Amino acid sequence: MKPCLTVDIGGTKIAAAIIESGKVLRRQQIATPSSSQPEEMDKALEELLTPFLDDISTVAVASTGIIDDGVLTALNPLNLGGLNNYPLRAVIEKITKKPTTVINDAQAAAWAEYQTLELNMVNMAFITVSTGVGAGVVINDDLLIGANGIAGHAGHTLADPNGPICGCGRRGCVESIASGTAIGQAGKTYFGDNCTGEMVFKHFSQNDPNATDIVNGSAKAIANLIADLKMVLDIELVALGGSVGLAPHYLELVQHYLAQQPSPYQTKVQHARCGADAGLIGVAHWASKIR
Ligand code: ADP
Ligand code: BMX
Ligand code: ZN
Repeated sequence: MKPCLTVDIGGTKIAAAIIESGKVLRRQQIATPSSSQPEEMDKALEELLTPFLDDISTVAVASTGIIDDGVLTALNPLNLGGLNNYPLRAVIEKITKKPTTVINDAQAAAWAEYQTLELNMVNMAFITVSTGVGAGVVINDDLLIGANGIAGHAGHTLADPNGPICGCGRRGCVESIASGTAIGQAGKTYFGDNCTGEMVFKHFSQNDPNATDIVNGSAKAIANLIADLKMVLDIELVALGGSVGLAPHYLELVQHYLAQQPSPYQTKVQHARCGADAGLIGVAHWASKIR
């Protein structure tokens, strides 16, 4: 049987690859279209996926947003050009003519990371600090998706009731303080209107005090989120991913702030072992489990 084509749709980039025997092959990446026009996404997906079509038998997609029965709705529309009720599974099945499985990107990544862990671990979480802040949780050896696909959206729990308005409409979500987008937004005051999260990290690596404050604020919000998850779900481990989560020294900062909490709130935090490919690897594994 031919292998599975996997796709990871993030707020900033879309990756596609073939997964064979757990290995990521022929990985291709494009920028995520920022338009609210669904046709732009249709076109981008068609261009990215067409070169693979002769070589695959199934498709598995991990995507940012709430995925309910194959339909994508952005919880934070600012992260995805406002796509709403986008029939992601139907679009991909039309392009590929292959059976397609779709789940949320952070849920998929949690499943990938869970496969890499010691066998006695039953409750864990994956957190991506990227365009947004996403999370996926594995509880009692099973991935939590929820009746509406929302389970794990911990980036939209409260970090600061007086914080910025989040793109989801609520004030002070973790995502509004900690995400790469929020970091870039906060950096505009010091580094100009075109500032991005990546630029703030460049200044942070040069010990700029303003960049250091912004990155510390993000890491502190993530540490508090981890402490909250520990209390609700008795999480034994958190895998941290996304370009911010994997950036140099960020993990150490999160561990530093978490270590300041009382001991019941603490848990092990490590980089995602699958790195930037966690979504691709996890959704391939999930699709083969449920098929
Ligand atoms: P996606 O959300 O599409 O999965 P990423 O994980 O790359 O994509 O996250 C994008 C965010 O990460 C943007 O806010 C970007 O500015 C920021 N970013 C990209 N590269 C880096 C880097 N090397 N260090 C820190 N932040 C980065
Ligand atoms: C947002 C939300 C989540 C997603 C998370 C990380 C949207 C479009 N996305 O909280 O569904 O898991 O971002 O996504 O509402 P990423 O784009 O940063 O990878
Ligand atoms: Zn929010």
